[in-house]
Amino acid sequence: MEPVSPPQPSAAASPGPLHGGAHDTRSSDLWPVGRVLVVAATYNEVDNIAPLTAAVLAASPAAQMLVVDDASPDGTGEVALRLAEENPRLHVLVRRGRRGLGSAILEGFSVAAAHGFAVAVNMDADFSHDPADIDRLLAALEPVGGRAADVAIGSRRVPGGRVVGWPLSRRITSALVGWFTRCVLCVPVRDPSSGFRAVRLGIMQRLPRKFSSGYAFFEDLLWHTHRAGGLIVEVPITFTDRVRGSSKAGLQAALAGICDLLRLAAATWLPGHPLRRPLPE
Ligand SMILES: Nc1nc2c(ncn2[C@@H]2O[C@H](COP(=O)(O)OP(=O)(O)OP(=O)(O)O)[C@@H](O)[C@H]2O)c(=O)[nH]1
Ligand SMILES: [Mg+2]
Repeated sequence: MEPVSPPQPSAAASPGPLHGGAHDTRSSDLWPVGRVLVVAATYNEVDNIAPLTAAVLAASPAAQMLVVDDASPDGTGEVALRLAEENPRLHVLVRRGRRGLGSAILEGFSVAAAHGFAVAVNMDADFSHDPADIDRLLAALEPVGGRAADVAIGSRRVPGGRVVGWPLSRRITSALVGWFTRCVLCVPVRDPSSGFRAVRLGIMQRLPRKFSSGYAFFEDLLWHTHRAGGLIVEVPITFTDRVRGSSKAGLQAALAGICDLLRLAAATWLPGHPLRRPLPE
């Protein structure tokens, strides 16, 4: 697990070399005041980025959006920076190189908090997550019976949720991760690996600053949220396999994710483990 660097001071969008450059590149630092920031991490999503940003900003007119790109070789970052010049609700951070999905989302959350947003929504940039569902996730954070939720997961594994277009192998993997998270990591959620969530940023202040930098970020954040006494709810969504671009969740990312999940299992069960915390009542 790698620590994620805090956001660097803003430098207004400069063309600068995005690939192998010495600094991160940011769009303009003039952000309107807002409550909800949608964070989309991107790596080689050049065919998706323009329609996705347009769809998100149209579906949630009160929200703003941040694209966190890891200097995608296909030029996603450059396209996003150009789009941001035309829309004050769209913001872009292009980091110096590939640092992982979890790291990108966590940095997006840090930027959101630094700009005074109360809620961040993270979603994939490949249209697997429907921008029209963002408002349902936000609504699920609101108090029911007096208590507000800290995390609302867009869930494929609660009644009403479903997956379109996945092969059997992906369905089995997702089910296994769900079982492992519930039964071994003792976190009571059905779809812990969903990358579509609304998060109250206040909860982040009660969690440690280090998380898995890759795909296990999702389970890791829930593990810590649950142990910190945070409330997690699940909202049914339809997840549609990507149509444009290719998956980045390859074998290496999967192996890194398994190692991170095993570390969390050790923290769950090994007495004396530095991360070990009692489960909430
Ligand atoms: N910034 C950044 N984004 C990443 C990185 N790896 C993946 N992403 C983005 O994270 C999101 C999820 O990645 P996908 O490749 O779609 O992975 P997935 O959704 O788990 O797998 P598929 O179902 O095959 O699409 C996409 O928007 C990617 O572009 C990374 O290292 N850095
Ligand atoms: Mg995807």
